[in-house]
Amino acid sequence: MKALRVFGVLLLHVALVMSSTQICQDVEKSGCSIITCGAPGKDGEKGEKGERGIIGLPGFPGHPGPPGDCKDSVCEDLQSKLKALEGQLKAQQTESFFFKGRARSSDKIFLSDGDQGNFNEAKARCTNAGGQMASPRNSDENKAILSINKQYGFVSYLGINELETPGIYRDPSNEVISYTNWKENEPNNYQGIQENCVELQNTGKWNDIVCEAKRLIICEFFISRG
Ligand code: FUC
Ligand code: CA
Repeated sequence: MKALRVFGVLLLHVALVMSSTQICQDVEKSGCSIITCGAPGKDGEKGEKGERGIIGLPGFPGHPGPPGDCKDSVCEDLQSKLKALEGQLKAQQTESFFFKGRARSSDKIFLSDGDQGNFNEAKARCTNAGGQMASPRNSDENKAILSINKQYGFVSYLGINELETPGIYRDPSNEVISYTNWKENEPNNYQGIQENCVELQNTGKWNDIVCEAKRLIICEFFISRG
């Protein structure tokens, strides 16, 4: 009886194994992997760390470095002289940036950044800066303004004009002027055209011109004496 039961269990096992083998073979024939036969199992344990890989290829060459040190005394001498010249040039550039376009006479300082413009532009530039267009009251002030013309190599505008009353020249505060330094045969309203503004030529002499002409802008600022 017991032997019969053992035989029965054995037979069932063989039948089960055979049928499952059959399914797998059928699946294999249809092109699927044998893994599709059952549900996927859980991930296995993490493997041990692998062996160290082989050494990689060498990298690309780097950027060129700064020039190397001098190899002889001639080069060293030139290098130090060049360094000194570079320093001097920088100092001079800084100095001219801050000091070009300045002149002083008594209680006035005259300033210009080298820009040019017509009369209205010059007037606006100077008043916006808290000053007025350069207007000499004597030969010392005329000389100071002239020195700025020469620093930039341009002819400048004066604030003096006859815009309000033709034939009568006034300064920026509308006062009729007392000092003049007209060039010979000026003012002339050249060719019958009203020349209501005044330029300071590089001889130091004045000429009347049309107010649309562009000239170096020089402003004046009053400073306290002492
Ligand atoms: C003189 C001046 C004029 C103008 C002309 C080119 O005749 O009087 O103002 O500058 O030169
Ligand atoms: Ca003129």
